Amino acid sequence: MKITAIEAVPYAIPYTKPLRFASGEVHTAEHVLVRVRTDEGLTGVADAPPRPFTYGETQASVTGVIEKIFAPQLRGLDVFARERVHARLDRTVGNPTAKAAIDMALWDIAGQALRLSVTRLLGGWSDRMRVAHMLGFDTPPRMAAEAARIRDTYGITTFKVKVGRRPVRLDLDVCKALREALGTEAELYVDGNRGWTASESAAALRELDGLGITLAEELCPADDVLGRRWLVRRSPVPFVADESATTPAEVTRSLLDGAATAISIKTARTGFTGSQRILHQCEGMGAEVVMGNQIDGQLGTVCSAAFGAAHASASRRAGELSNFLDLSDDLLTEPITVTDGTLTVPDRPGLGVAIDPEKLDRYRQDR
Ligand code: MUC
Ligand code: MG
Repeated sequence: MKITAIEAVPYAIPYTKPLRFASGEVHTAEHVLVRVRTDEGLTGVADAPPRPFTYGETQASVTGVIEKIFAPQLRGLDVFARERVHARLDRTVGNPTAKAAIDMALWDIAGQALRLSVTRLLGGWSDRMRVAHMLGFDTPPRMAAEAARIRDTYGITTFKVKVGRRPVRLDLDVCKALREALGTEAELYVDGNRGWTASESAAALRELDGLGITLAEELCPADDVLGRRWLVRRSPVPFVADESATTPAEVTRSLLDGAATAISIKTARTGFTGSQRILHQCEGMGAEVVMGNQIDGQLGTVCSAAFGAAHASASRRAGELSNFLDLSDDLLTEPITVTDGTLTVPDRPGLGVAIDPEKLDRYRQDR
């Protein structure tokens, strides 16, 4: 089965509640829907969420690189020749979410052709994941109220708290308010998106440890090489690399250099093929992983959940799978849901999702 065309459709859907964090903020999901078509009539889909503050991609760069470079290079290749596909994609540096979406759309096609869900193709560990919710910047009482609402509505009890603001006290007060509002059963962890220095992070960690946080992610920049190593040695909890470890080489360097002791895996940037390589690398090196969120909509969330549920080590911790709840609308014909703090992967061939043509017409930006 051969690839005949790759489409990149830019679309925009506003958030009902913007997400703010130390490296940026997102008010509208300005993503790119990627569709790979084949000579046997099967079509695979995936989502590319451009994140200029993390990878330098934009909606225009994603559509441009797919239309001008990737589609012509991949046309005619066998859908199952993944190594060949990646060899062609890798001729171009960067562009992680554009490459990842093509990779995941190809797995969607493979699953449809074999009549197997992507989760079963990848590993078949489970059909579901526990869900963690990411809380963006706001005041302590508002963040505590939001977490309580999410817990009461969806049964979610694990929260990733965005930190990295100054004064540091503000974020410490948020974490205290969350612990008071949610009690000891809730799991809390923090993500600084490089907002603090190593010494600010160390001081914060002393207090956060008393609140029982379970992970600390990118509190200071990995490029502050010695400061970061110093901090990670002192961290009372696993220290997660997210935006500083997005390729197998970066993962190796951060684990060997002591810049991290755990890794965030995001299918939005490494697809299924690259994410599986990183996951196996982490298993081999003895580093924990967490399934991260690239501020995904429903399609991106299905991809993260499908990958996480497929693997024992990727579903040990709750995955960050709920921020689509803050979108005003979405593209799937059958919306996904979080119930009792759990997301179940569609049990259908491939990714098991379909795009609603009317919704795509309403939100696409290329007409
Ligand atoms: C996260 O885990 O950091 C915010 C920036 C980004 O690249 O991803 C989100 C969530
Ligand atoms: Mg992060």
